[in-house]
Amino acid sequence: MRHAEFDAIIIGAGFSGIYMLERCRALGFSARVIEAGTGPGGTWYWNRYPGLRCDVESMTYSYSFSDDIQREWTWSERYATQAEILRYVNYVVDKLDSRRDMQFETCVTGAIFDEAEDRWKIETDRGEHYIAKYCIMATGCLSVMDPPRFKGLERFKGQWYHTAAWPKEGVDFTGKRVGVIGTGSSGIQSVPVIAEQAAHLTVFQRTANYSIPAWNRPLDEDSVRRWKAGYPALRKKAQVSPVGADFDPPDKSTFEVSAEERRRRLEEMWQRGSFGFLSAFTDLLTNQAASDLVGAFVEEKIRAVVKDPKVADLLCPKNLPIGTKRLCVDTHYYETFNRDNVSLVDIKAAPIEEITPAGLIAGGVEYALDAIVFATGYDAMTGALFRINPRGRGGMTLKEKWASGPRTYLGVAVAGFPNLFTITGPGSPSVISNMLVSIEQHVDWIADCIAHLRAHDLDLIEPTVEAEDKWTSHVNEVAEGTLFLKSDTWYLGANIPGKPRVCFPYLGGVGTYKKICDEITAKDYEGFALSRAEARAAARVG
Ligand code: FAD
Ligand code: N01
Repeated sequence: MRHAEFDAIIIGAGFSGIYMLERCRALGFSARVIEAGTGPGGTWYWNRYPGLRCDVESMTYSYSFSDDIQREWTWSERYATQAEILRYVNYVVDKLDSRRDMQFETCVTGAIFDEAEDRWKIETDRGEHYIAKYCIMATGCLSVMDPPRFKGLERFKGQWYHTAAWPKEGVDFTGKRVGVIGTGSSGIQSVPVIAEQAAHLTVFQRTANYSIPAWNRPLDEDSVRRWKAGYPALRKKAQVSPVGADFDPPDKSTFEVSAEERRRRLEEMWQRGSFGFLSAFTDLLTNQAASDLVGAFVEEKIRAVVKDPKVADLLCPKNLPIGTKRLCVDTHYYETFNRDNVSLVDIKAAPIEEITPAGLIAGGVEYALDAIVFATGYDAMTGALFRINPRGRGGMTLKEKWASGPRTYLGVAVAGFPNLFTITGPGSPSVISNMLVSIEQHVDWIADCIAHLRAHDLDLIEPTVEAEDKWTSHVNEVAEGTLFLKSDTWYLGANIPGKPRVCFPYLGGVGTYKKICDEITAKDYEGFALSRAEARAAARVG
């Protein structure tokens, strides 16, 4: 059993944990990162399914904090593959010499706030005990897979995989009859690549999703040079933009322009590709009529590609306001359904009944399969936090506190859990953004906050219940003004049985959110209680 004391224990070695460690070290705080995987990378370490790329252009889906790093590293494609992103992560970690403060293959199993000592006591699955002033959750919003819950899976004679826990050595589907269950971002990215290998691919779709072409391409030297030269302006623009990217925010609503102008704008955004498509008009995510119109535009595109009208019809989303599920970004997804070796099965009309030794049965029909890929998603936003289930003041656990949904202040701190921070936690823009921008903003905020505490001889910070209540109401109010609440998505916890239906991310936009955080900091951390050990001791005695 080891007892080691640090200023900060950082849980997770994805983009969040790596940068958090760097900021702590630069400020002279002792810190250790604890990570379950055998290496850094988080999302990009665990997810290795075929076709995985980022859905934000690599030049913006990258760290901005180090000029050296952004000058030295050169992306080879507009949207980097998982392998290239993982190489980038390892390059960053080597450059910063982060590994000496990282511990891999270790799972944090518990964290308890010791009120007598004002310290976090953190336990791992190796029987270690750490003591830390600050407990920093860099545990990821999409790091806990939703395991397949299909009857009969244990009897399946073939191989099965979940996109979120893909074998490091890869999978060869050559000559196999493969089934992919799920048509979210993971399914939509993997289907075209698996189809190229498999003897036959059956895609089992419950809900059709909107997807926009990535128009991926290699980056030539010239464009890289231009991007790099423009970095200072680009990074600033992303930080104040609605989604943390360099898209120009829209300035007109859908019905403010003529039908011709609307079509021209949508066509232009379609040709640019990626989830920036949602920046076509100001009201796409708030006005049902606008959403219907833009949805119809995408539907037209789907029908123009997919030759079989019945298949095209199935692939067109129904009752799903565009963008209220993460808009997918694909390479030849719809084209794949024109292949002779690909078929689409509607499991909304005829649900999967069971997995059999030889395949699966849906709607009374047995599909023979050698391999099944579950692209069925995550226990998002709270999954990883609940696995640790930190215990705060009075022994209250986070699960108890959040039984009816997360309550946070700014998505970064929780009343009753002093000195605990959640990077991109529920109630912050996180998953509704280019997450690198949101991660850097949160890490900077936390690092500046603990530096402020030290500079003012303070050692405890915790939101007030009033501030937390007000922020939680604000998060809900903003969501109510959008179309997001109309869709059954993981943003609302709808994919996990028993999860409370609330909007987990903050939908007010990255730039707006950053402004709020900065104002709160400027007002001496308004809404937080900051205190000093001696003052607390005196109060206890008094
Ligand atoms: P993660 O990368 O999830 O890292 C968290 C780490 O914490 C993990 O390594 C995990 O093992 C570790 N951990 C968790 N709990 C414990 C514990 N108890 N003990 C020890 N270790 C623990 N976002 C975008 O903006 N653009 C994209 O293109 C994009 N693509 C994505 C593709 C996929 C397949 C997925 C799943 C997500 C994608 N995201 C994307 C979101 C992505 O998660 C973030 O962009 C980013 O990588 C998150 O970094 P993170 O460090 O916060 O979390
Ligand atoms: O998961 P999802 P994901 N029976 O939850 C279906 C990020 N990401 O891994 O919609 C049958 O979106 C489910 O159907 P339905 C991104 O933020 C980014 O694809 O619930 N089907 C759905 O089709 C993304 O949003 C990238 O009806 C079942 C699918 O499985 C997030 O991660 C790439 C089912 C799950 O879709 C999650 O994406 C990958 C069941 N029992 C991920 N259970 C990039 O492009 C679930 N489904 C960068």
